[in-house]
Amino acid sequence: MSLDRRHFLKKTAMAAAVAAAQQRAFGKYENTELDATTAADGLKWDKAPCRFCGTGCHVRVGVKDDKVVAIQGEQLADVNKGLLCVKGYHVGGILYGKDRLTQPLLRKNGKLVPISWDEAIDVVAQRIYDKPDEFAIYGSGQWTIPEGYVAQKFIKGGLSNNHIDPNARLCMASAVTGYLSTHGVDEPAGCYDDLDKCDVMIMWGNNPAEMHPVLFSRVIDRRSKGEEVMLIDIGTRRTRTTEYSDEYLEFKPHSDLAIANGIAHLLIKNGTYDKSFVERFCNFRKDTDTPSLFGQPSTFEEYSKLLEPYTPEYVEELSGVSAEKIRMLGELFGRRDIRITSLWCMGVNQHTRGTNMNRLLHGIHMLSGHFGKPGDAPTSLTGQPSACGTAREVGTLAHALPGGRIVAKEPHRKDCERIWNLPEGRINAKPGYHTVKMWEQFCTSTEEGGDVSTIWVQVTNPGHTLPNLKKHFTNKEGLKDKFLIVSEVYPTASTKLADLVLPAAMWVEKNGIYGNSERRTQQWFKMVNPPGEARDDCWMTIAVARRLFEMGHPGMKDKDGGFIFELKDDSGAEVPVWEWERYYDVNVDKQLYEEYREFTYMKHKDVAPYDELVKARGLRWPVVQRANGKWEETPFRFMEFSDSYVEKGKELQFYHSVTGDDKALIWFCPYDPPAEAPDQDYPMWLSTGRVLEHWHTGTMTRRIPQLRNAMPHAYVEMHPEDAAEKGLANGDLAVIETRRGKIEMPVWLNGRGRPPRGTVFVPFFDENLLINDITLGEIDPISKEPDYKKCAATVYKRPSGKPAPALDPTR
Ligand SMILES: Nc1nc2c(c(=O)[nH]1)N[C@H]1C(S)=C(S)[C@@H](COP(=O)(O)OP(=O)(O)OC[C@H]3O[C@@H](n4cnc5c(=O)[nH]c(N)nc54)[C@H](O)[C@@H]3O)O[C@H]1N2
Ligand SMILES: Nc1nc2c(c(=O)[nH]1)N[C@H]1C(S)=C(S)[C@@H](COP(=O)(O)OP(=O)(O)OC[C@H]3O[C@@H](n4cnc5c(=O)[nH]c(N)nc54)[C@H](O)[C@@H]3O)O[C@H]1N2
Ligand code: SF4
Ligand SMILES: [Mo]
Repeated sequence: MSLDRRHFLKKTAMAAAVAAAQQRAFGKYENTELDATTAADGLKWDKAPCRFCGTGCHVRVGVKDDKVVAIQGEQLADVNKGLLCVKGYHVGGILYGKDRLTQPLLRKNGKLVPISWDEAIDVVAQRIYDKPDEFAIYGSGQWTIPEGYVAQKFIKGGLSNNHIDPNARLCMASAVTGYLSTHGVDEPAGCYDDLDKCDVMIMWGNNPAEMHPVLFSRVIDRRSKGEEVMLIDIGTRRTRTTEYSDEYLEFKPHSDLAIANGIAHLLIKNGTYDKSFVERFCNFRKDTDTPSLFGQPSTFEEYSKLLEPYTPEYVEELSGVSAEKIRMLGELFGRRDIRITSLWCMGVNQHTRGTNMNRLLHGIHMLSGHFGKPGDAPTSLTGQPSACGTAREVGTLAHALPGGRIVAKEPHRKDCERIWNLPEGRINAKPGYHTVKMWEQFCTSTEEGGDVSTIWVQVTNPGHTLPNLKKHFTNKEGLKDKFLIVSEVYPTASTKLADLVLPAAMWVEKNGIYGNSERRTQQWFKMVNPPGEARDDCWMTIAVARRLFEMGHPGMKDKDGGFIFELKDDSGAEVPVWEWERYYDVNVDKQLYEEYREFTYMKHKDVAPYDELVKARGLRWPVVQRANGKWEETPFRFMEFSDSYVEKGKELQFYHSVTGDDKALIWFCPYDPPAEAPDQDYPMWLSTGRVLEHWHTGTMTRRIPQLRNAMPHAYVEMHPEDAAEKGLANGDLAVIETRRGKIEMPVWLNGRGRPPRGTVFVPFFDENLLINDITLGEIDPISKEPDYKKCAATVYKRPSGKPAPALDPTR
């Protein structure tokens, strides 16, 4: 198959394009691939990263009369070289949905009514002032870096309370624990250049053709140039990625653990593992009785012994993948003459053994020596535009501090208190609640021990995306003294239960900084004004902090009695940025980021100075200054040829090694069964995920007519034979029932994704068909990330008689 990047992206976007062609253009907003130099008069162009996925493409934004009117792919950006996927071309439209939130709204007698910002800030501050320990912030991998940093400092440095966690807990947490327990420091060693260099690319249960399309196009493009690259899709259902793959290995959900162990087994049995690599760069580990992040030491001999049972035949039995294909994988990893890149995302992370599965993937790359050269890389892809930048690097997780440090360690707290100029002991040593626990506590009455009474939600939509929603969200209704604050841009499933809604400025309506999947930090400037009274998320946090300061909350003062968010102009005078009119008198993003930057030096995650980011289309950290004063990025970490932190002559150095000897850890982790599996009552697997056209809960993409029309509502994908057995035809309404409830939606047969017999798949973008009402809430014991990818369900034809519900009632 020969397809270049542009053709691949056009082809994958065809469904959207066909539907879009039938629709009138979206107001004055248009898609254009025009070069900036040929743009119509009066347009002002500026750069920004795309608002959507972790690929981190850059767009050029065309502005006229305070409105975004055109978008083009940024030719100067290495990530996308001028290309965009269908969401990227439409990204400007997210600002202009008709129902943007433009005023603060407070619930009075059951109804949300407009109030002033002054009153809104008072309400939030008073809730916090009264019960600071029962307050939590639920944030996002779509927070900009300064937004996350401000929230982090406010709660951990100001309130001495660690109840802050991002939606990335639902997404990247298992990747974090995987990297930490392997390299001793988070985030990938490799980068997107690996895709240009690999001979084999293995996708371990992800769907980059739809979820990271521009990135995937990079490898597809190589074929059009006559280069050979073998794509292997290991998945639980056929997707668009499968169409472009040379091999498709379908496995039973959760049995990826067995496949990875099967590969390691063969490498050892056949003596094809990389002995010298292992001796020079690796130690062995296994779990303790109760799972823990760093487990206990093991040896090569013990590791080999534990792998003995994982013969290709046994792996076939567990996974359904033939012994022959397991041998094929074993042989590929055993070869020294090829380079192998593994990619993974939610199939591996949203897994009750997600940490273990991450460890195993790192493990087979280390064991086989497929690490440390461009193209030889185990790489976890990030989903959100700043899950790396804001959740992982700023450390907005309940146990973390900025720069890869943790609250539990006294020296880490002390360093943080020093940088923040706080009195010693201000930061609490006890980790806060992780996401699922936070919402569980919020949805439990105070009498029954529910000790979170106020949550402030920023840039995420938990009422739609938490697992097992009734338990973790809807239960809030009727509980007295629970107060939900939601900062949002549109009405959502979360604002439905909110007691206070704060209207936010979004994307290019404010300054921002994101960090993408390959350690690339990207900056943009505000280009248009937000609608009505919508304001920056960062401002909201600072304004509440200031109100608390005025109320005399001691935590809002630094060691010298100054405000913890004291920002100064060039003359050194404090600027009252908590007054909205003065907020843009200084570049708040720049000042916060420069303060944050100090933390990034603590674990060699050095981000570039703000002014360097302004000039670049993203820079990959560690960004180091050379003798000639030039700032240089680091594409490949730990590798001497690229990473200046590696000592001369070492070749490869894991300088944050858990064992303190510059070595990485290879883990043994057994296959063990999933938290819930099909049985007599619920005989099918239910899996959930995404579609090309929509971003998560569709709040933004469903307001863009072209995208909405291309994919108007959710559906259940099933195998035609399963459907026939149940008397279901294409488009019929089916009932999907799990132990947690049931939901009805139309069946889609032979559609985009094709699940095997015994499995159904439902995308979660549709607010009117909330699949998370019935998904499982079980979590990985180490990362605390939920498993959305599998639970047991039964599916049957909807009993006739009842009038069918409207599928998209808001249209
Ligand atoms: N268009 C679009 N793109 C997006 C997003 C979006 O909403 N829309 N969201 C972004 C975000 S935040 C994320 S996290 C990514 C998600 O990106 P992906 O992880 O690629 O996508 P999903 O649809 O969540 O997951 C689908 C995959 O899960 C695999 N799977 C199911 N069960 C198992 C299992 O037991 N083991 C393994 N190994 N795999 C399994 C299936 O094989 C399937 O390929 O997408 C990002 N990109
Ligand atoms: N069933 C199922 N559930 C899942 C998953 C799954 O695979 N299956 N995946 C999980 C994963 S990986 C993820 S990442 C999560 C994503 O889950 P969420 O983060 O809950 O989903 P989003 O739709 O991205 O929510 C972002 C919200 O922020 C709003 N917003 C946009 N810009 C701004 C802004 O500048 N300021 C403010 N204040 N708000 C803004 C948007 O309108 C939107 O409502 O879902 C998780 N849930
Ligand atoms: S691949 Fe991701 S970052 Fe690139 S244009 Fe598409 S949605 Fe935006
Ligand atoms: Mo995600």
